[in-house]
Amino acid sequence: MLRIHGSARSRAVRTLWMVGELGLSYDHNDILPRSPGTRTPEYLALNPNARVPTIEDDGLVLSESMAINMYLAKKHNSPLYPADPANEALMWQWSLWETDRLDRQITTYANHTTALPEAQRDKATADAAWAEIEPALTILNAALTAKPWLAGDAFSVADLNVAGALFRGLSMDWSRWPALTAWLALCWSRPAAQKAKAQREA
Ligand SMILES: N[C@@H](CCC(=O)N[C@@H](CS)C(=O)NCC(=O)O)C(=O)O
Repeated sequence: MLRIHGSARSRAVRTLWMVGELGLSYDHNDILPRSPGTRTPEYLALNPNARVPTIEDDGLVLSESMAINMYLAKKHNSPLYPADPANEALMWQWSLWETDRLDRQITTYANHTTALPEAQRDKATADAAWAEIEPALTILNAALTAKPWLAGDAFSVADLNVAGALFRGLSMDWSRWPALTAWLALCWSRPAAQKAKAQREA
């Protein structure tokens, strides 16, 4: 059976969203980032980076949330996996782009504005992260103004991966990027997304 390592309060929320879309049953090793469960010899053998998520599936051990979602959607012949090579390539492009331009930057920004105890927050670090986030959100908003979805004419893994990674945007005022704001709300209104969100907030 598919086994997912990683709490919904981590990037594993993207994996949980995907398995909800696919209707898969799974076993959940609900471990938080940096928790002792990520430091055991057994876990380090699966993921020497000591990060989550990781999955085990029919003998395959896979980390990297974006790759996990592409694999699961393709394996299960989901319509969310773009069939056309051009849209498949756009799915790779946007997933890799998000990882490069926004993923760590948003975590850093959230840590240094809200998540960390106040004494540990550093305004300069938050400002530096925001200086990278702002132009990236402007680029994403322009793409979503031109086309409603990132890869093809319907919601796909590309949208799930990028919207999943922008979870924190749901509680930030991003109204100056209207197409992005509307798309993010629409993606997260999907039942599988709402279920993953509820797991995160439980
Ligand atoms: N690029 C990886 C990032 C994984 C990652 O950094 N996960 C965080 C939790 S959201 C983690 O495990 N952090 C632990 C640490 O920094 O030691 C992915 O998308 O899966």
